[in-house]
Amino acid sequence: MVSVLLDPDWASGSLVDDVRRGLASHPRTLPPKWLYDDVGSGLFDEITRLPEYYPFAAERSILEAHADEIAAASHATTLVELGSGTSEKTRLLLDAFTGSGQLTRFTPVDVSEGTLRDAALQLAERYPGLAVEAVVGDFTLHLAELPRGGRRMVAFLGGTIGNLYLEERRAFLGALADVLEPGDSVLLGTDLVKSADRLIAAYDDEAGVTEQFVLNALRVLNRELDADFDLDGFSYIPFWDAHMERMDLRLRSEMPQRVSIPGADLVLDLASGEEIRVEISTKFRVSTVAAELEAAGLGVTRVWTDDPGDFALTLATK
Ligand code: AVJ
Repeated sequence: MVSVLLDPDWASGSLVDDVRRGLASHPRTLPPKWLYDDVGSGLFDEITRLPEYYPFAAERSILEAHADEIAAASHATTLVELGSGTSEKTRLLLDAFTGSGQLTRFTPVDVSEGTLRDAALQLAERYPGLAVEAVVGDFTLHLAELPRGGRRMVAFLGGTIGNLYLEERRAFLGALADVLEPGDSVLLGTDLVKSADRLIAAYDDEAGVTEQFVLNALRVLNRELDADFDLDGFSYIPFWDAHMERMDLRLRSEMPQRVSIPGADLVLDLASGEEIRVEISTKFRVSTVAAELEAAGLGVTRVWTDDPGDFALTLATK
């Protein structure tokens, strides 16, 4: 059974607010969740198959080795996945959770409706007897819509939490802890700090897919808000911010240019060399992940890493 819960108004309103607020700040910023329209979701899917993009394979190897232990340690009967995308890796969890006979319900949550519908239909077919209740929504705003009852494990994989700033992570983990009941748990995937060379290669791939993914932010504004960004007037600047321990992905205006964004009632004058930050991807240490979870009232029960120590999965229980 598939049901898709959707608030039809949530998208348009917050895009305008996000764009107005983000482009007025310094550096100018666009929030990464708007990268994931159908084109962006497809490009991200391609990124996960790039040889340079190690986080995907690293997390998958942890799930391949430990999904059974994760299922057993969580005791969950409902699996919720935030930012689920194509739910490709989720299958490893679903196989383990259904194999042990403990799972009755799966709730994928994603902003990308098309991707979510396809994934939900496929999963419902593959796991008969499992109730697949998909939620189209923003995991920073719609935690209250999560299904209730049973013992729940909320998986937030891929390192997506790295898109959030420290204050946003604090607010998000606090809000998540608030909607959980004692015994419910969180499985958090985090990319770990490593050499700048490997990090930069992962976000500046030879094939240029990541550049197209980041440029898609401008395509979304052109389409949704009638903006007139000229994509050729920007170059892609990914850099490793060693102090903040995060990748910082930006677009640089190659010339002075005026961009109008009628849908947000905005005219943007960009200087030559001016940058727009489209995404941060924070890298963590196992100890800081644990500290952030504990600060939110979630007690760390287990941590799994891959052999090279590139990526971590942390299970924390309320
Ligand atoms: C989906 C947020 C985990 O930060 O690595 C990949 C997004 N951006 N390449 C990441 C992304 C450019 C990705 N997350």
